[in-house]
Amino acid sequence: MIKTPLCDLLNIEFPILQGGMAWVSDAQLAAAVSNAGGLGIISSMNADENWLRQEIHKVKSLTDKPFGINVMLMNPHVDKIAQVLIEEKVPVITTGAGNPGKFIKLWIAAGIKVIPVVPSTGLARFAERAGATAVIAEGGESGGHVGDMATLPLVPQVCDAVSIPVIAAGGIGDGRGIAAALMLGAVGVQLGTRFLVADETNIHENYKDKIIKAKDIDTVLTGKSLGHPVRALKTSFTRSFLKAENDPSTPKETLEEYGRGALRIAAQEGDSQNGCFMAGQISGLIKEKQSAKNIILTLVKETETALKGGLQWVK
Ligand code: TUI
Repeated sequence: MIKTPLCDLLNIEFPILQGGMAWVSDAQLAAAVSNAGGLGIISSMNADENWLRQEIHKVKSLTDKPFGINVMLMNPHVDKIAQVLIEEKVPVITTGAGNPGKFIKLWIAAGIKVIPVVPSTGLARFAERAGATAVIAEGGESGGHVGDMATLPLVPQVCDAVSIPVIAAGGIGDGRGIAAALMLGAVGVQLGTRFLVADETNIHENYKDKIIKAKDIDTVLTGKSLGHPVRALKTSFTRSFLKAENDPSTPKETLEEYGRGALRIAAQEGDSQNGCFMAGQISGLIKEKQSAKNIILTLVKETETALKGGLQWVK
C-alpha cells in the first residue's frame, strides 16, 4: 500500500494521476483509472465547451470517484471551458501549456482543486502564490508539449521552492520511477505514456503498437523554433516536419499549419505519414497492453517492492 498526503487531499486510493493527453484521454479512460483507485483526467485539448460538458456527463455516469479535467491553456475556447468546469463542479482541474494565473482564484472559490503543470520553479512559485492546491512538476522527458528541464533536477528544486504538494511527471513508467519520484520529495506521480496503451484508451491500435515497439531513442523534439517543443515518436511525419523546420526558407505559418491536426490523425487514423504520435522517452520501457486497473495494480506493487526492498548495499 502506498499512501501519501495526496491520497487524502484528492480522495483517491493511490497517488497516481493519469495525464490528460490531447485526443487520447477521454471519459472512458479517465473513469477506468479513477475506478481503479488513481485519478483519471480528461483532456479538453482544443475542444469547445459543448464537447467538454458531454464528456463530463459521461465520466460522471461511469464513476462515482473523483476525476480531473486538463485545461490546455492555448485552447481558443479556454474562457468558456473555464466557466463550464465551475458549473459542472468538477473535483480537480490540471492545466498545461501556459500560465493559469487568471483562472486559479475563480476555480478555487468554486471548491475545485487546481493543479497546474509547471516546467520550472518560477512558475511553481507563481502557482502557489495564486492559490493553487498543488503543482505537477513535469520534466521534458514527457510526451507532447514540454519544457526545458529534465525531471530529475526539476522535481527536488520545485519541492524546495514551494510548500504545496508536488506531483512528479515526465519519464515515469513503472514502480522504480514512482519510487524515485517519491524519494525526490514528490507526494504523487502523473503518467501519460503508460496509459496510452491501456485497453480502455480509445486510440488507433497503430498508436499503441508503435509505443510497444519503441526503443529508448525513438522519440524526438519537434517545433522548438515555433516556441512550443513537442515530443513525439520518430516517424516519417516527424522527419519531414524537422526537415521543413530546419529549412530557413519555411515560413512559421506553414510549419504551424503542417503540425495542426497531426495529433488527431495519429490518434484516430494511426497514419504515420501525416500523424504526430506524441509519446514520452519512457516509451521504450512499455512492453505490454493492460487494463487501466492492471496498470495501476502493477505500478503499486512495483513501487512497494522498490521502496520496501531498499538497496542491498546500504547497511
Ligand atoms: O501541456 C502539456 N502537454 C501537451 S499540450 C499539447 S496540445 C499542443 N499541441 C501543439 C502545441 C502546443 C500544445 C500536447 N501536449 N504538458 C504540460 C506542460 N505545460 N508542459 C509544459 C507546460 C508549460 C509550458 C509553459 C506550462 C506553463 C508554461 O508557462 C509559460 C508561461 O506562460 O509562463
